[in-house]
Amino acid sequence: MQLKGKNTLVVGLAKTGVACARILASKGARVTVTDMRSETDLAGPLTELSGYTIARELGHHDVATFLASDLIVVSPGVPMDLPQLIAAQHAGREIMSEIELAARFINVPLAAITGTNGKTTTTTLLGAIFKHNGYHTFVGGNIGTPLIELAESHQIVDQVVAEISSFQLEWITSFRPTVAALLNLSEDHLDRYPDYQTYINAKLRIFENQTGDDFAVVNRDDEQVWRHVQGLKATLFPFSRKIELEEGIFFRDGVITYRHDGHEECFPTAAIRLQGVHNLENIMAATACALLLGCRPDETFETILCFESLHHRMEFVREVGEVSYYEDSKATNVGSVEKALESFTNITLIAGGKDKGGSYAPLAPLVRERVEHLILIGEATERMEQELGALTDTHRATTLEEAVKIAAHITAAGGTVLMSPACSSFDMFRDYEERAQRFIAAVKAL
Ligand code: UMA
Ligand code: ADP
Repeated sequence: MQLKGKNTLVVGLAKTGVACARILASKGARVTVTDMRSETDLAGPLTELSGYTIARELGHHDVATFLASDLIVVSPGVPMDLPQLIAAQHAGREIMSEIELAARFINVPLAAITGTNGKTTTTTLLGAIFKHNGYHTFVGGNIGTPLIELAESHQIVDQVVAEISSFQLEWITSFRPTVAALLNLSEDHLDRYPDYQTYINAKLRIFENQTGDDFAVVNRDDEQVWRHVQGLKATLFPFSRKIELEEGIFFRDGVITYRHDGHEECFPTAAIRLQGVHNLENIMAATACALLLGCRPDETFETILCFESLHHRMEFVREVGEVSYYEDSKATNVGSVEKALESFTNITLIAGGKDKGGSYAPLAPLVRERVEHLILIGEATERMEQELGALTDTHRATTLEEAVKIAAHITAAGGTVLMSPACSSFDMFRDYEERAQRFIAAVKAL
């Protein structure tokens, strides 16, 4: 990619913007960074750019700067309908997301994982499988390390595993994974997209540049996924918990079976530590990606056997007075809360937070059947109460600590207190990790 002397603009100066600005500058481009935040707020990222010759436009975005650029690289947190971006697009400026830029520097197989839920678990597991198979592997993307950091680090790798969000796919043009997995689809990020279909369309772009030589690992049991992947150019490789497949990977009678090109591998699942049917799906998706990209079955299965659940995903905290407390702070949408509710009975559910605009109604049958008490916190309280409040005994709390105290008071012995918010955390906490830590501390204090 020719960058020398090009006028480039990096939009958004957090993790992604810093990494992009540095790589562009090191390749000889003229770089400007722009961010809505002020110089004071950006002290941290700006320190990381010291030593590079980079112009700044902070506290606002000037359309003239966008129009004066040959190439604009957009951070995932910047919405596609930003007026300055639209103006630049109309004026024919080249615009790309960070993963598009990163992919231009990747010349080894790329496994890309998307879906509404399970991305981080599947990406982490797949990375571990590659490493256990002896491959030098870079794991990055939405998981927290921008993919472009691989180019910056000059690491020599054999495989790249990328967690990919819908935001990152918005400005791709040639991003082409060797294997792309779509785990599931349910409503999310409706505070960013005008409707659910627009969010789905963004996710489906992961397959856009694949050819028949590439694979699309897709959830055969998810109606939305299966319907939308018909007609892809990539070779479909489905996974299923319900249907026996001639070509693909499926679960039946305690065994995962992988079938490809007349070849079969079987893995018993009884000793696997990762619990829950949703994790079975994540395991099948990771296994399919790994074996399609040349991993050995024995090493693959050894990794799966040892793999533990990641923190803040349906994690057991403590038992107090014959009540179990679980923390599922990473459940930031309805689809993930459904899986949590399916895993327990006699539940006191602590939910709420920053509302992302989707409907909570899909939770109604499970709330009616399994939730004895519902305790609501945060900005979403009003809407959640309207959609779910009449189905069970419902309370409001002003803080998470108060919610835990109410839960401890009303939950009968044998019950489960579950914090699975269905919302993001940014109304009351720095992020989902802080929300988790505050819940854990409150439970420990009981
Ligand atoms: N900004 C502007 N103008 C705007 C909007 C934002 O200047 O109109 C600025 C903000 O002031 C801020 C910067 O843009 O300084 C934010 O950039 P960013 O949100 O892209 O932050 P990064 O730290 O670069 O993080 C991003 C991903 N963030 C989002 O998608 C919101 C991270 O995913 C990802 O790990 C990281 O790149 C590395 O690839 C986070 C996330 O929440 C974890 N993802 C969503 C999710 O998982 O649900 C999709
Ligand atoms: P993501 O990176 O897509 O947010 P995570 O692996 O971090 O996915 O899990 C986020 C939440 O979704 C957790 O609450 C977890 O229990 C739940 N989850 C994990 N895998 C799945 C799946 N395949 N389907 C539905 N929910 C899932």
